[in-house]
Amino acid sequence: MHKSLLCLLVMILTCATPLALAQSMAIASPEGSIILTITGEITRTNKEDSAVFDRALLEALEWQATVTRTPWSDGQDEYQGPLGRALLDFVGAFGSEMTITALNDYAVTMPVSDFYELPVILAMDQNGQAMRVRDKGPLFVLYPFDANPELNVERYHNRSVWQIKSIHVH
Ligand SMILES: Nc1nc2c(c(=O)[nH]1)N[C@H]1C(S)=C(S)[C@@H](COP(=O)(O)O)O[C@H]1N2
Ligand SMILES: [Mo]
Repeated sequence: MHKSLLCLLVMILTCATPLALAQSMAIASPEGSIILTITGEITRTNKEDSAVFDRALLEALEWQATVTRTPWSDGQDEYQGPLGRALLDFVGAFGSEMTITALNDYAVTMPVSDFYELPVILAMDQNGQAMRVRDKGPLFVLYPFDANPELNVERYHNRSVWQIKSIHVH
C-alpha cells in the first residue's frame, strides 16, 4: 500500500472511530415539547445530566401493544407505547430502582427489574388516539393485567403511574 494512503488510513481509524462512537452515544435533541425527563444513573443524555424526550423520540423506541382492562376503566382497551425496558436500555440506565413522578407530584419508587421482567409499556396511545393529560396521558405505566392476573393487586396498582413527567434512576 502507498505510504501516504496508509498514513491516511491510520488517521481515519484513530480519529474517526472515537468520534463515531461518541456520536452513537448521544441522544438527539427533542424538537417538540418535552414530555419526559430521565435523570440519575443513566449513561446517555441530551440535556446536561438528563435525557429529555418529545413524542417523536419516544416513537423511535420499540413499541408494544397491550390489550387489557384496568381498575380505572371500563372494558378492554388497546394501549400502545414504548416498552419500559427499551426506554431504560436507550438511556443506559444502570441503577436498581427508579422513582416515577407524575404531573400532580404523585411519585412511586419501584425496582427497575419490573420493566425488564415484565412487558410493561409506557402507554402513549389508547385505542389509536394519543392519550391527553385528561386521559391519563401523556405517559401511563401499564402492566399487562389481563394476561397476568397476579399483577392485578395493590402493589402494581400503586406502580401504575399516569400523567408521568419524570423518571429518576438510582
Ligand atoms: N398520577 C397518578 N397516578 C397514580 C395515582 C395518583 O394519585 N396520581 N395513584 C396511584 C395509586 S396509589 C393507585 S392504587 C392507583 C389507583 O388510584 P385510584 O384508584 O385512587 O385512582 O393509581 C396509581 N397511580
Ligand atoms: Mo394505592
